[in-house]
Amino acid sequence: MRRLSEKTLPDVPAVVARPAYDRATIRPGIVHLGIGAFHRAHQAVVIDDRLAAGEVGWGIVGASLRAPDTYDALTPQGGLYTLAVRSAGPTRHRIIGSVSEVLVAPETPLKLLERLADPAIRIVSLTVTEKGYCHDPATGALAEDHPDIRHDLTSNLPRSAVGIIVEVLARRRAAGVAPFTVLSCDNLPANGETVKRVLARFAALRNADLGRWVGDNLACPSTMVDRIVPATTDADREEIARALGVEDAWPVVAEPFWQWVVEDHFPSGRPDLAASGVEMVGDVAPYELMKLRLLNGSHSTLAYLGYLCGYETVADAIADTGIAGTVRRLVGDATPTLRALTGFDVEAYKASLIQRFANPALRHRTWQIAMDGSQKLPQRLVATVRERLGKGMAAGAPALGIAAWMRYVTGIDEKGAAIDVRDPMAGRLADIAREAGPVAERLAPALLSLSEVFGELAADPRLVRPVTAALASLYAVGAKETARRFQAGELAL
Ligand code: CS2
Repeated sequence: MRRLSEKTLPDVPAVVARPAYDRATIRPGIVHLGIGAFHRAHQAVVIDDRLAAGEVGWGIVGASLRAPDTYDALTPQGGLYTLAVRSAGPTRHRIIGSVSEVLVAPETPLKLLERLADPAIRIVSLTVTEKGYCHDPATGALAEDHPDIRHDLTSNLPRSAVGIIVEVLARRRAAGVAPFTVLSCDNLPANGETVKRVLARFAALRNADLGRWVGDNLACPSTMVDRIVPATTDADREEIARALGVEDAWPVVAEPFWQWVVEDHFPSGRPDLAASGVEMVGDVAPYELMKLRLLNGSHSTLAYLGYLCGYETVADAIADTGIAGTVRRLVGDATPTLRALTGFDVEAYKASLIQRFANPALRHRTWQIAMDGSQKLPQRLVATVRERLGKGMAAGAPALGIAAWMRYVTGIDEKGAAIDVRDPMAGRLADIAREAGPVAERLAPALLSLSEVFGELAADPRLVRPVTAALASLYAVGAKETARRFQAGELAL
């Protein structure tokens, strides 16, 4: 079968949407670091709309910071790829043309630095996952002993996003070129402030003057991004090839819903994002908290409980009434910790969540979401507990999500089979689990003492007690029965 490209595009059936502009006229204005499926199903789609609206100076150069797989898939396709939007109804296919070039940082580091130094680049956006910020997830400070940070402080060929951005900011400053705006699109609280904090600190470690300059001159607006984008499978590739009549080596699959809320602070210019449905606001924080604590908090809870029950996908897990009830309680327990939002219907957002999780056409694996829990829990579940305790409330449903994570990171499932735990702290987690053994009273306090995850709550009995009780139940009666008991009000946390 022939490959998707500019040349084969005319052969794709007319029902498939495609770039409504001449791609030859596009000039890059954005470099995106971490060009995975999420970026391609979210921000790159909005940019595709802006290009079609005639804003031709905002094409995207995408860079992978590690593996060459996206480069290998998209380069022969001239950057073109398919977005398949899946729901209970018919799948909608659309070919996206906003990515004009893909680079692989470790293979052509100088080329990437050169692109980033180009004055035409006015936005550098990032989806590098939580761990890509090389920070302490509990405090938000740069992890100065992180191996990539230590490497980048002594090398002029940096490998972390932080090191790469600061190196280029230094070059632009020396050349008298204005800095670009740094736009974090990861699921971190105050992601703009966080990226600015780590960049300014890293710059200061290189040179105090550069640190001050970054602090004074760099704009890092915060964003809230939302769209469920499961990892692409071979079955997706086959389905999409059948629909297109040409082969796409790396299409992306997503739910119909998407939301992007952006703090409007772009001193170096930006495309008219609002014209494509992006919410431009003064303060993103209330949106971020809502999304992280409602959607992502539920997602992580679903992932750990669901995986332990033997459910492969989120849709399978949410079909379990005990798990669905637990998620409803989690959403209810997180609600008093949210900030008021004017002009946005939080109740409708909450009501839509269970439906989004139940989307039968998305095969979103619980194992995928379970990854990197040590980096995700602080903002998804621990922060909710912290605020609830501050208001004199009990820890509530997040304690069950935390306990399910603990049970999961022991690396052994309910049938005694090994779990492939992916986490930057996997080694430490396994050591702690081995030492404590499968005993809730020992394992829960031992894992709670990880200050990067639980901060000052490590020894707080208001967290220790319910997490231990939930973990004891997971060991005694399993995840399915624990969720049932919790949603039925038979297990108080
Ligand atoms: C998920 C998110 O993998 C995960 O941790 O919770 O990727 C989630 O699908 C998105 O944030 C939805 O907007």
